[in-house]
Amino acid sequence: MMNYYQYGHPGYSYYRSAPNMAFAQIQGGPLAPGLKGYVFFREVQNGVEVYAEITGLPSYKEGKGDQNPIGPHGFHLHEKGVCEIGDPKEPFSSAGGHWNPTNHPHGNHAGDFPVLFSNDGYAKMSFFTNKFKVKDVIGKGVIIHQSPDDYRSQPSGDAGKRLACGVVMGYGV
Ligand SMILES: [Cu+2]
Repeated sequence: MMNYYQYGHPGYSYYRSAPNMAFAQIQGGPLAPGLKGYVFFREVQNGVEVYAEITGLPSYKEGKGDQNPIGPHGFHLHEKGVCEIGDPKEPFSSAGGHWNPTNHPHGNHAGDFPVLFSNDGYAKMSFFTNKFKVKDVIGKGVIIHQSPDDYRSQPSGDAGKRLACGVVMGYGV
């Protein structure tokens, strides 16, 4: 049931040994059907380390006129861990808005992550945050967007359509 056992994920054995961890299996929707990957959340001293590894991201396209660039990709935790495609032109609205438990402006939401940079479709990133604990994010939705986050436009950074979604599940938490 958890395909990440078969995935041969390089970070997997490292994260498996963590006592308090959560992960989301990411699956692309109709706008990025080949997109797949994992996001791990691991308790570390004074916060959480988030580790993402994603394949099948679309190629970068520069922005022109009022058309936003494709990539680097906005990356957030959304309120609801519900990844239903719904309207194929506006997929994954089921995940709701940004997870924002402290009622901050966008740019400082607990679930505002750094953008994901695609390297011929592949992205790997880890970062530290002290804005939540691993247990807080279980049941939330991870969303990867088509366009970059400007960390300023409200409420969601103008990051555009939702390419992919994953539900955060606990593991030993
Ligand atoms: Cu988002």
